[in-house]
Amino acid sequence: MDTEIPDGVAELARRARDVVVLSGAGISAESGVPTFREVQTGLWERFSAQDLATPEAYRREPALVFTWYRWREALIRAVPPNPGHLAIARWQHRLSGHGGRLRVVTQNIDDLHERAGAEVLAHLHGSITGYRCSACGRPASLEPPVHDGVEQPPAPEEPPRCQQCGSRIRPGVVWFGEMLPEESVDAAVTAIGEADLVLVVGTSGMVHPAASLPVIALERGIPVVEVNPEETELTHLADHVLRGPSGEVLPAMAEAACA
Ligand code: BJW
Ligand code: ZN
Repeated sequence: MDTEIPDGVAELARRARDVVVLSGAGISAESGVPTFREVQTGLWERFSAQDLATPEAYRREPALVFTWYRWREALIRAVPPNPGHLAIARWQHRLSGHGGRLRVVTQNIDDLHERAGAEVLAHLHGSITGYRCSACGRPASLEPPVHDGVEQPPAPEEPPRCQQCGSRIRPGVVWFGEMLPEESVDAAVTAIGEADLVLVVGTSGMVHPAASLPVIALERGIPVVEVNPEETELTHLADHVLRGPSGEVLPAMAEAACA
């Protein structure tokens, strides 16, 4: 089905020379990566994603939380980028070939933007393939998980220990209550302040400080376009709303931009 981009939005996309895409879990949903608001199954059915993504959960049940990340890492490694990621990459290449730029700021811990061929300015919440010691912070490199992420593991597996201090290795992601990497927040704030178009794609807008970033655009009169099949906490900030899955809307947007 062809997605129609309203004339006003198509015109913004055509004129834009400095685009920022702020992406969330929804952009990877069509690749088969569950979002955070979906009900979980198997080993994790008693928990919401929000319960597991905390330092307290890791301290209380390290094996359960670690195994959840290893399973999600396997799943992410096994799935391909979708037409939404590919459209962003195409648009980025096109703009940089014509003296413009498109910068991607993502809350996602997957690497699907990169595997689609896009450069990512900031991973605000870290990366699922990076691990470090939970005590001394030393980076740890773990072998990729052996399973493909489809089957859930039968039992939780103890996290490995740091070779330097013996503490538990943890995923290199940002949990609730933890600070975001300062350099990625700074880069995101600067990029949004410099943009002439901001696209907010596939995020519920419930998690801060990422959800506050579009306010910077609002305050500077920079147009904000939301791409999401559902209404979100950020809908009221958007100048334009494109209701639909990003795998359909973004290819149409990128085509409109390059028309
Ligand atoms: C589609 C689609 C399709 C579906 N196409 N779209 C200000 C006010 C209130 C609270 C706070 C505040 N400032 C800070 C806080 C506390 C807290 C917070 O925000 N809490 C809220 C829940 C209320 N924030 C923090 O703790 C942050 N740290 C911090 O602020 O440090 C300073 C501080 C410290 C101590 C005290 C106070 C301040 C850290 C936040 C870290 C978030 N980490 C996670 C987990 C990462 C690791 C992991 O993956 O396991 O990041 S939580 C989770 O949510 C993950 C995501 O990146 C993040 C955002 O989720 P996202 O991307 O929006 O996904 P969903 O699932 O929510 O939504 C999916 C969307 O897709 C939906 O809208 C669908 O409709 C849409 N969709 N199909 C397009 N095909
Ligand atoms: Zn250590």
